[in-house]
Amino acid sequence: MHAWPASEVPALPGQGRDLRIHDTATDGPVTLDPGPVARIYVCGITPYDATHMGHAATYNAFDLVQRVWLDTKRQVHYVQNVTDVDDPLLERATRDGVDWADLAVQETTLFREDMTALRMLPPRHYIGAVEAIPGIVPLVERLRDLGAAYDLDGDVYFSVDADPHFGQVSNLDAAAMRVLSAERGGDPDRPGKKNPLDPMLWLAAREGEPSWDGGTLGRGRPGWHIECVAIALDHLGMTFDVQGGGSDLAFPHHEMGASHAQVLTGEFPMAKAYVHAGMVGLDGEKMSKSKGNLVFVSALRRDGVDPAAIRLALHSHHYRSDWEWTDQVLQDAVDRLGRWRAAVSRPDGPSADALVDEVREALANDLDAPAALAAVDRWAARQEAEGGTDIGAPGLVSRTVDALLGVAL
Ligand code: 5CA
Ligand code: ZN
Repeated sequence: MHAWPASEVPALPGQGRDLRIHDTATDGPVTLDPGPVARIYVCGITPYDATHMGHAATYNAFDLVQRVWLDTKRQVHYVQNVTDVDDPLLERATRDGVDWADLAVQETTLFREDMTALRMLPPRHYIGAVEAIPGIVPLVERLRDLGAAYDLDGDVYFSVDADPHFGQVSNLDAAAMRVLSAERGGDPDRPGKKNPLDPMLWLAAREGEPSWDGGTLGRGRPGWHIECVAIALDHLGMTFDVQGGGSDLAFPHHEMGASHAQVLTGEFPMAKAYVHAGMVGLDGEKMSKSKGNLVFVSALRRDGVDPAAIRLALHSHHYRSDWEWTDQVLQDAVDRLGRWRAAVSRPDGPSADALVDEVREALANDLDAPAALAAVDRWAARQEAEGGTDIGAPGLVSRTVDALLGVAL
């Protein structure tokens, strides 16, 4: 499928910094050294509802990863999927009496509009689960040939015991994995499984549900984890730089995906860093489509909120923290945007050479966007209090904020 248009990323003077980022698998920082082409896979939406602030915060984190790499003059191969067939999408379509495929197209279109408005850089490859099916089937067949998959009443399961590295992404004990598996799309209590944690690779066709030709697997549809593995291996290959998503994807999704890929290729690891964004909540609970406690990007835009202010609101919390969306968070961002715009609209100002370095340093340090905002705040406060004579400074601040934070002043 097509992605969305890219906004220009201005080139900045001086040297960009290599990204040091927190890796869930080792529970510590890794300094990534991607070479000339950095490779990142970020899990995309399941398009059954509009983009909420939690989604936006997660995509914001990985947009910053791209921007740090682009600032080092690297190319970025960014791949994102759309889970355009899966249980929650089919359930919502049934509930609302709409066609599942129409719902997916409609919500994916809205997501593209939201991402464009927020100036999130698009992936180079934006791939739907449905269009990936011809690539998924041979992978499941291969896992079966390798003895890493088995049949259960026509469905095909992956054997987590086939991967000696299973468990090394999320580092959870068996009991915790079992609880999360049940909560997040797994079926640990289904009788007949070799290991309760084994995830589905291929679901045999069910009455009233869409299905595709699965070759020797029979008609059916793909499981969730193999979808992302097929797309990632096809477009990035093994041992890419960053596998990204929200923290609710660490287990089972990224754990299972890593195991699928590692068994398929015999290589380890699938990604050099597994990077997870914290959960955004509303009124004390995780914002989620299933709970319905949502603030939508599109609704804020309809209410006339400047997307640049939404972007600053997202930057105002560190990507790894869990935080609450409130009206005050947005109001603070609107105020900050106003101060910054006033500061750069003057013909001259205090030198911004140090600011470029401060913003670079902040973002290279595990994407510390709040520290980057504080640095720009300090420059804007000096501009307001004292002004300055550097005629290049306001333009340089604008370009820095645009290139590294994705905010157009
Ligand atoms: N399609 C799958 C990934 S392959 C999926 O998880 N889709 S999703 O629409 O449910 O979520 C899209 C992304 O938003 C995921 O990375 C998820 O972790 C993240 N996300 C969902 N809810 C929140 C939240 N409340 N706060 C932060 N990130 C969230
Ligand atoms: Zn995924």
